[in-house]
Amino acid sequence: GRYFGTAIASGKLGDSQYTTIANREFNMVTAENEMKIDATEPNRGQFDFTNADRIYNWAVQNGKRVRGHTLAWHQQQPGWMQSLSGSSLRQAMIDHINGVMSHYKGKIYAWDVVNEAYDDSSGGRRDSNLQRTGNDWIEVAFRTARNADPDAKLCYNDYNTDNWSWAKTQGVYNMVKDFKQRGVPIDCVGFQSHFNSGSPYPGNYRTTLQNFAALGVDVQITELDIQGASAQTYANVVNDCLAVPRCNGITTWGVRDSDSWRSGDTPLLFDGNGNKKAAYTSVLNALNAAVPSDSPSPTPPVSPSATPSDSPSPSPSDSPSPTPPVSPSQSPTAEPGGCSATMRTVNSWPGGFQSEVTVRAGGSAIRGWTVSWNWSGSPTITQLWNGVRSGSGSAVTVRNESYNGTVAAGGTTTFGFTGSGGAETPSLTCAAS
Ligand code: 9MR
Repeated sequence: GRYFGTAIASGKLGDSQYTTIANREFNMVTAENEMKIDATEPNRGQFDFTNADRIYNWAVQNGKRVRGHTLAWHQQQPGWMQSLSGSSLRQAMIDHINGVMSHYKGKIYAWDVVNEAYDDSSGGRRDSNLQRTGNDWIEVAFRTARNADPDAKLCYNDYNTDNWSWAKTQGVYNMVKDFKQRGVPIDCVGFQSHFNSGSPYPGNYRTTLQNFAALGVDVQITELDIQGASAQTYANVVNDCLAVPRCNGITTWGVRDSDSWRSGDTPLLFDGNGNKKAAYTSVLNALNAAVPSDSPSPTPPVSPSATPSDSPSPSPSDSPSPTPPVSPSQSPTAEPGGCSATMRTVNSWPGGFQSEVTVRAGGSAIRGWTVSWNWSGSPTITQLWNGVRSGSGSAVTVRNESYNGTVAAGGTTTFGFTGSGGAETPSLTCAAS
């Protein structure tokens, strides 16, 4: 149910290797530069959609949807806009939003209405000519956008907002919270997720996505690229999105490494010759292991000894309601203050499967957990997330990651894995610390 998109450059639409891969592999398109302010309004009041429409038309003719990027940004402003300030710039911003959104009215899945408005370190706003028109410029942009095209989702989009503990993330979170409280129309937050050594994939990325979603907005991964394209990190990103019902989809910022704005980092899913990289396979495996979202998403099982107050709390999102798990197995007892664990088979296919383990704290909060079991047959874990595995052969032990050891009394956390062989649901033991 989620989309998987790419950025497209109009200048490459004549490259058949590029369009073949893009058409085969992706179902959402973002114009890498062609819908930006300098491209669409090169002279004040004169709009030019030549290259933007080339991308739009290629996308829809090939059955893809389009994300709009971007309407209000301190970069890639045409010269005439860079020289404006105050109420004149404010009006130019409003006119630009109206001009571009009316051209694409009813045709865009989501617009990045405002891009990169937060400072990299302070948690406050970035200084820019737009910011100097007054702190309300962002909400004016969103209100203008809602009127211009009520059918488009309206997103705030930024980078370095992936790590929950970073001040920039908190700054954007507080803005979105404030907008939701005051009724400023915002539907989604885009996480660019350009990961590299200075801004690595954080272990709390899923927490960030969840916390934003809990504010009542969709979350989208809008410009993903990962320095070195670690297959594991790509899978982690996909699994984090899949774990958050309001994560609508993922867009990589280009097709082949040679198309990337950071081509030296070889950060994408296809190499410069158009070959699938290891990261491609890990992304595809993670997606194939997912439960389709048009069938309801799963909920953790409630153990037989649980009291009604132990029931899982409702999801904060408005996603489809949960379905009972397949073949749950339960540890027989949960010590008060300890933990219990259950395994269920999420999905299986010839030769492989995906399972999920729900760890539930007992009567008091726990700070760490270790889950153990023995396979009766010989499945092999091929990939595990949200836990650290030890043990060998048929004996498996998984303990918490640094970010998910703490579980409130009666609360749950999950880890998952894919395996080869036949799925099993062994009884589990859970030890709390
Ligand atoms: O990939 C885009 C590159 O071709 C442009 O030269 C650059 C100019 O600002 O913008 C790049 O895309 C950026 C995107 O629009 C916003 N987030 C950061 C992206 C990478 O710089």
